Amino acid sequence: MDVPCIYIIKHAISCEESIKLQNYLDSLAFIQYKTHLWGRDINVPRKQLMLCERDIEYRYNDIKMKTIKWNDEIKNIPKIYLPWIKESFNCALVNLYRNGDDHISPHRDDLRSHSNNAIISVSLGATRIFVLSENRERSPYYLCHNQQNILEERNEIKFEIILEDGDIVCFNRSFNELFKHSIKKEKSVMTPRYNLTFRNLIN
Ligand SMILES: O=C(O)CCC(=O)C(=O)O
Repeated sequence: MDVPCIYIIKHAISCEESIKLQNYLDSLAFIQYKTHLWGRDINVPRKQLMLCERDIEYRYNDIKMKTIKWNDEIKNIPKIYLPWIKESFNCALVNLYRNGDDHISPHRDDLRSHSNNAIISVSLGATRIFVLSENRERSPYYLCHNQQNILEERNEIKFEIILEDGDIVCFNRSFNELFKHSIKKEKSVMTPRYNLTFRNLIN
């Protein structure tokens, strides 16, 4: 396994650039998908869209996502802002959190159909809290101390990062294995936020 790492570039994208990107994203038709959970269909608590280099069929869980060809401004984000990352990306999953009710629960990205090592996540719009919590099943601590009494003595490692307009988070596969990430609900947030996660899908 690589050394797990995460890096945050605060305000990588300027306000002016962010507004241009948000105006483009505002013009696209985002979809609120439904997912089947605990025997019933529930709305995914955010809207989504897949922007791609070419038409790709993208599925996660029971959702087949609509894809739209991306424009050059979106496509070039990794190259412009993270030039040291020598990986290519052919799509970006875009989440639209309409307000503080929209959120994403703790999860690890499922990278089985992705070839990239770096996970690049771009925030545009409202400030939200990104929560990282240890993934117990993969944690080296839990793997080497599998006695119940030791497990119960230790507090879970959890930390929060405030993500503002223009911030870029970058982490690797190992980090994704060891930590779950989420965007928590915040009743006080009234304005939208876009998040773009760049991927290289193989199909
Ligand atoms: O909105 C974010 O910052 C995180 C998005 C995310 O975790 C995902 O799309 O899997």
